[in-house]
Amino acid sequence: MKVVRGFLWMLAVGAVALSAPVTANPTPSKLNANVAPVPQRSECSGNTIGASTPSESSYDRSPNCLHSNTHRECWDGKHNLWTDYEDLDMVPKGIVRKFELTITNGVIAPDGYTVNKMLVNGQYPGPNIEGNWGDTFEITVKNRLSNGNGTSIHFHGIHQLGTNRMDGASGITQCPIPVGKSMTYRWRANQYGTSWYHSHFSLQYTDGVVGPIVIHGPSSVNYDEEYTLMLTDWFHTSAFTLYYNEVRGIPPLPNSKLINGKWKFPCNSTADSRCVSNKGGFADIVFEKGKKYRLRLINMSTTYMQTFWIDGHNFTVAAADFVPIVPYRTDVINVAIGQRYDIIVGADANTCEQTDFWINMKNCLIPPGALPIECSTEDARTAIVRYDSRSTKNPPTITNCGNQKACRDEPKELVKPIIKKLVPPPPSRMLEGFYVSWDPFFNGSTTSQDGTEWRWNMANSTFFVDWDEPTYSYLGLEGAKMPFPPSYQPIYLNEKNQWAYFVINANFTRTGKEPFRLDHPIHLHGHDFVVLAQVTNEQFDTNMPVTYDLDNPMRRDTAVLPSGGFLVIAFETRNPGAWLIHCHLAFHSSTGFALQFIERESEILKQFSGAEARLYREQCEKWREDWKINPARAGIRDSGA
Ligand SMILES: *[C@@H]1O[C@H](CO)[C@@H](O)[C@H](O)[C@H]1NC(C)=O
Ligand SMILES: *[C@@H]1O[C@H](CO)[C@@H](O)[C@H](O)[C@H]1NC(C)=O
Ligand SMILES: *[C@@H]1O[C@H](CO)[C@@H](O)[C@H](O)[C@H]1NC(C)=O
Ligand SMILES: *[C@@H]1O[C@H](CO)[C@@H](O)[C@H](O)[C@H]1NC(C)=O
Ligand SMILES: *[C@@H]1O[C@H](CO)[C@@H](O)[C@H](O)[C@H]1NC(C)=O
Ligand SMILES: *[C@@H]1O[C@H](CO)[C@@H](O)[C@H](O)[C@H]1NC(C)=O
Ligand SMILES: *[C@@H]1O[C@H](CO)[C@@H](O)[C@H](O)[C@H]1NC(C)=O
Ligand SMILES: [Cu+2]
Repeated sequence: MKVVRGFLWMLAVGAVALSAPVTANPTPSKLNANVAPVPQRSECSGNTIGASTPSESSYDRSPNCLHSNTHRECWDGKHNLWTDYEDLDMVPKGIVRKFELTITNGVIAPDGYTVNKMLVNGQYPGPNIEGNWGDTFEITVKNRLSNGNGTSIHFHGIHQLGTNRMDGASGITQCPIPVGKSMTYRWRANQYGTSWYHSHFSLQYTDGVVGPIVIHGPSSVNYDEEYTLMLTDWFHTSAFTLYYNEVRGIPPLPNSKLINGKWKFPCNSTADSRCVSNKGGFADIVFEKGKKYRLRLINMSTTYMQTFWIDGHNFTVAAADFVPIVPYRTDVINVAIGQRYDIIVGADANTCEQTDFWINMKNCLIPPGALPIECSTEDARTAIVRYDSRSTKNPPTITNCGNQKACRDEPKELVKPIIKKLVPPPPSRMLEGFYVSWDPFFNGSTTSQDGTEWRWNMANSTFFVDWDEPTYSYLGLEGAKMPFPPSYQPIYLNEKNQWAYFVINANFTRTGKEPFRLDHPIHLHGHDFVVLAQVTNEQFDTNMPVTYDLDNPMRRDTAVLPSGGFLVIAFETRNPGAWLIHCHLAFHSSTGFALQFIERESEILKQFSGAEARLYREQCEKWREDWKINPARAGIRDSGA
């Protein structure tokens, strides 16, 4: 494979197969198991070894092996853990599964504090979208909002092979879905594992439009049962309001946090009628001693990177994002925003003294001295594992400061994909440079302090798309092709099936201020990228000797750009489309930390059938009509994505 000229950039930052292993009608992953037996005296012991880590020889690679609790590596006798799923022709045929998501406004108090948010099918988080590897997912999204917002749904991490138009990015692949209208997304799951869907209309996901995606398939570690744990920070004010703080240079910090939409916010003041702490509570999951549980961890945060651990338990990591990995054991893990880890936990804790254990989650995004949060003051206790399902007690508190981890991704030498890839080395010279920074942007605006707006820049420019004219319209879907405005930041990748390399550099200085060091979770649509280098506190320069990870490097759809350092990634141009790359810290992408790849432009519009192109135009026409008279137009617009 050869490196494509001009593909090397520097971005500086300031049902199922025959033997259906899963039920044909997906039900939400259970959040409360049936009554589990109370541990007996004889079981009064624990080895806390976590689920065993399988050795290569314990796998059954034979063609007829079927998926079971003790052979999770198998699938339907034809496909298994070693099937290269990056090609739709290689994966199981599957069935069509239909879902309906209705987006409304609603009042909720998930942590005991009453807030106005946006809900999916009347709930927060939204319902589980669940199916099997190879299935076709058909999801109809209805906008029934009363606040005039458009909406769109992005299926995070889904490759969308050949279906870029189903990526749900407002201003890129569609006009937003207008109030009162609906849109049907249809895509096939070549991947399997754990993810989430979320609105890609401004900051709407922070305000509630999120839910889990579970696609059953093989696993590199065996288990008996599973739970999905959605981790998030939580704001008591609308993100659309907080955006004004961000753009004035004052990043908003979350008030609270939730696992599966629950927590107990420490309400102090009886004066605040919105604080109804008795309504808050801890999410709990039940373990039966001796069984192994797959926990699907999804980080749906807006601002904070979370460190996660369970008192009294170790675990084995089986997948990073949608990529199954060679299992490794640990007792604490960082999940950056947008990332997922599938971990297998053995229900083998010492239950002599206690049958309830805290599931802990705490913010790790602490740039030295920048935030007043320290290990000793943040309450990490967030949810509960119970060995006795009848217990309603809170577990005893264990001092957990030892589990403080820097906000780094898991060590990349541990995150080794099962399906191996060798990556050709990047060209020795960087051909182009893009600088990312956080800068005041003078715009005479009266809504911001002294007329200054703070914007993130990627490639020296802040990202902004007009919802009225998505990327496809510029590419010619509605008439003549038009040149992009610079704020659309198109990076053309024209050659087919080649590796494209990018350096994203976080060493920058805010004009007139101290260097502002933060970790940024970088997410790419439509691909898994390989992480070739991930370096903290060092400026990338073309002459420096960088050791690249080329032999089966960590591969995923979201990786941390370490503070003050750089990230070198690469991906193959296997999927024509307009694909965003952005920081998944929602306030950063909404203030411009994004750009888009126009991958194999000549093939993009060919993906549309005549009927689909017509639907696209109709949706845009209706959207434009509504937007013209929407009062939100008067405010400071965010990037749109
Ligand atoms: C979306 O709704 C929020 C209120 O929930 C409002 O503040 C914001 O202006 C709306 N934005 C758009 C673009 O409609
Ligand atoms: C509640 O009061 C305690 C003790 O005074 C304080 O530490 C805590 O930060 C307060 N919580 C909130 C949410 O204000
Ligand atoms: C979720 O991601 C945010 C931002 O990357 C991070 O601060 C937080 O610690 C993560 N949560 C978990 C449980 O890892
Ligand atoms: C797992 O548990 C054992 C026993 O408590 C402990 O010694 C070990 O450090 C833990 N962590 C890992 C990563 O194995
Ligand atoms: C961005 O700005 C830097 C510093 O001014 C410059 O060296 C670089 O060439 C610019 N890159 C692009 C893509 O404009
Ligand atoms: C950024 O790079 C400069 C020059 O290469 C270096 O002096 C400085 O220490 C770097 N900053 C950080 C945060 O690493
Ligand atoms: C400046 O602000 C005004 C008002 O918010 C806005 O309409 C305009 O698009 C902004 N200009 C730029 C270049 O962002
Ligand atoms: Cu960021």
